[in-house]
Amino acid sequence: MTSFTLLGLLLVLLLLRFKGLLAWQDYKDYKVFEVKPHDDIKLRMLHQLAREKAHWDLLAPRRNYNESGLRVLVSPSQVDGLLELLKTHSIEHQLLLDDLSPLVEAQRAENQRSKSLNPSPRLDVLGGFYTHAEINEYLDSLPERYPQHAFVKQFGWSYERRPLKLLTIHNGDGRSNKPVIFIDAAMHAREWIAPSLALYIIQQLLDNYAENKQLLQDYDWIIMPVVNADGYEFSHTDSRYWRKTRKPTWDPENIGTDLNRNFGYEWGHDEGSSPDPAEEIYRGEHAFDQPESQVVRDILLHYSDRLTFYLSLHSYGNFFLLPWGHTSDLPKNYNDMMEVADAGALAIVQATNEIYSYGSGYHLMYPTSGDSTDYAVAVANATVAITMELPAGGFLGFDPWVSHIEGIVTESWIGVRAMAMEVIRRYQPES
Ligand code: 0X9
Ligand code: ZN
Repeated sequence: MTSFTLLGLLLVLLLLRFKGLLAWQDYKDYKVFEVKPHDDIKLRMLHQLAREKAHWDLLAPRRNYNESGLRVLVSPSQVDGLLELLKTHSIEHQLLLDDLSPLVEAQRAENQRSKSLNPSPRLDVLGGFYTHAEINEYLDSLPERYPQHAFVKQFGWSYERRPLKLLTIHNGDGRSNKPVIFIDAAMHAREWIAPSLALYIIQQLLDNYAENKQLLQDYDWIIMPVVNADGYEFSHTDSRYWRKTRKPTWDPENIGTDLNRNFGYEWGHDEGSSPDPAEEIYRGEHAFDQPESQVVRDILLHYSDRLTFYLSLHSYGNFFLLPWGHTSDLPKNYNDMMEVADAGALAIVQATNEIYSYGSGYHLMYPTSGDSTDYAVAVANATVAITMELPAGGFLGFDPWVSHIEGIVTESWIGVRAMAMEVIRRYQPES
């Protein structure tokens, strides 16, 4: 190639990038800091600073200053400001990664390499992270393969008009109105391990039916692997660490709403959500002003007279978070929910030594206002509702390598199965 053509090529690339046509955000010179607040006052200050400086991404904010692993992701232009603030407030910190781009690129390459070994729709859950379209294609292929056990239903569309589908798995005995276990995933776009687990659960119930059929004897399972379809797609094509939806807000500078702050029960409190579209926990202008949360609401309400267990899959942190998120009070059947969580945590620790903590989300993690589990219990009559925060992976917690999928999802399935068994044991339908 002559230097002239090379120059031309570079110019075209630059132009495409400028016009947003080459959208992949490469995270060049994005930095990751570990911050160590050392006491509660500093931890609270850090949260406050992160709220004011919406372009820092405080990853998995903890309630307890003692916990390690509190990381901040910042763009190159924000680094100086961050360092200055940390210095002013005497908050200990350490640069963990000077440039995130090689990691993002290596993970992208690993995923593409691994996926190319498996032509769709027979996707190998353990061998890659799949796009929304690939997952839908896979869901659509299941009723044909398992006509006795599976059907797909579309409940609506995302803002960018992606079909939002869910799969019902049943044992084909013709009994209608069985109680329901409803599992959703990827309300937050970047939490890619959550849809992987949803797909693995589907495979366990269908491909491994003989072994798991007691889970389907008196219960139907409904699984929605990707709630935030647009955000999830965007995290594959453009920006790996995107969390929110992709619907524009009133602020032309900021796109997207946190779906897990957009549900219409005790929506809109400043403790646990934000009115500012620049923030990662932006709650929307009104409750349910996002088509994706409307769809989850409609599913919850549609099944509300049969909804025994609602499990929302997120990452990360090894938590089973129970309602309430919006208040420090506890729901009236909190102890029953705790026993379900206890069964899950026990099964996991026995299998792999991995420790899960469980309790009310408000106390264990942080307050949330407008989250889906609060709505499920308060409005949609769910008997048990749990947010499962899967284990961290990769460098920022949300980004396990493909090679880690198997370990995480097989372990998590042990917990999900144990919780389901406990629910089934406790809440037997009258026959
Ligand atoms: O903030 C959230 O929506 C969830 N955590 S995540 O890191 N996946 O974003 C937690 C929601 C659970 N509820 C409470 N913490 N109350
Ligand atoms: Zn989440």
